[in-house]
Amino acid sequence: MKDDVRSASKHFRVSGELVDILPVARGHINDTYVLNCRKNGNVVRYVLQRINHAVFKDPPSMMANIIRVTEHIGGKMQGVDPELASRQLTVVNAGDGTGYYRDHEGNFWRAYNFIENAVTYDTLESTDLAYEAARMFGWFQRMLIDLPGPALNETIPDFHNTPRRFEVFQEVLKADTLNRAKNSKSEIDFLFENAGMCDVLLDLVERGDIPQRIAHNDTKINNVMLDETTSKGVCVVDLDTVMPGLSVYDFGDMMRTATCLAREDERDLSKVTADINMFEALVRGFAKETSQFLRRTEKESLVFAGELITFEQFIRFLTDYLAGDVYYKTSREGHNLDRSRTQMKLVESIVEQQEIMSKLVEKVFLEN
Ligand code: GN1
Ligand code: MG
Repeated sequence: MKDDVRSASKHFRVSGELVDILPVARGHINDTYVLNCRKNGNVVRYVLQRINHAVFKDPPSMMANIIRVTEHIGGKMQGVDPELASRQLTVVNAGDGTGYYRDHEGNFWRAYNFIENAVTYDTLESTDLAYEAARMFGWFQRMLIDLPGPALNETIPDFHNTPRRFEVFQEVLKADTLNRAKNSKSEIDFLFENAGMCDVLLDLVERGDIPQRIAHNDTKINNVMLDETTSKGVCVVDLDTVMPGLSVYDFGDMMRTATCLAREDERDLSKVTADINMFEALVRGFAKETSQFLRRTEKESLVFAGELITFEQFIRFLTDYLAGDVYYKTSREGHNLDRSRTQMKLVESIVEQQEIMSKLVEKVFLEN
């Protein structure tokens, strides 16, 4: 274990004596460790993270968001379900109320309680899990509808600004500094052919048909924790991008990551399709928590949001491939290109099933 991790861990007010630090492979962005502490013969665990400040340029303002959000949800749940309230993310005090520690190299660290007896899935194994995961992300939005105070800080500007993502892609392609464009000709063609879809949702926002709400913005299916024994939803994690956004994007990113039974970097593209049963379970779970407040235009845009978020992710992976793998962690050559290919295939699969998916949405929301 590197010294910086050990010394950062000392700045958090953990309970008991720190006995062990273990690295965990989680997420494409931050570095994550588990802290094992011993207290009265029991082990108390925490999650320590080094925040990637190339991605999150202003960690203090991000942590301010996260503290507001976790305290709000924790407080609300306390009155409704104290047991579940105790299983929500809580920022561990770094001594000064800011929720982070900055080391002498300029790295930012934060710590959370470890949610025990809960699991995450990179790909889901059943429609029951999909229902529950989607219900949790819907629940998360519902919990935050009455967050008091000013708007949350924008932790990554233009995060789901797909037209902007397209512009950046074009700049990177033009430069093609590593001469990689030649390896991704058909992906580049697909991108230009479909670029027309980039503006659709933001146009609806501009016209006032879709509202900005507090959204999670990174509802990759492994960002929700389900109880290990009962499979019931426990909490939503990875709160770095919780900020103003579109409800439908959150549904869209679930579609991207939960209707497909293959991994995000699967090379065998025949395995990459959107499963309609998983889709239906997602709609049911999401509708359960959101049907009361979603507007009609939002409901009507759910399927398209899945298509768009997947297309956006395709653009992002392809851009990073061309740029030289500077954003996402990679572990093999062509990793980002492989990822972009799964996303492209998934866009096609969603488009093929668009009609039947839209009918399902209509049916489910009518029932809820
Ligand atoms: C990143 O941190 P993680 O792995 O949950 C990324 C998401 C992408 C996702 C693709 C801040 O999420 O936006 O959809 O990878 N997070 C950020 O797997 O860029
Ligand atoms: Mg993340």
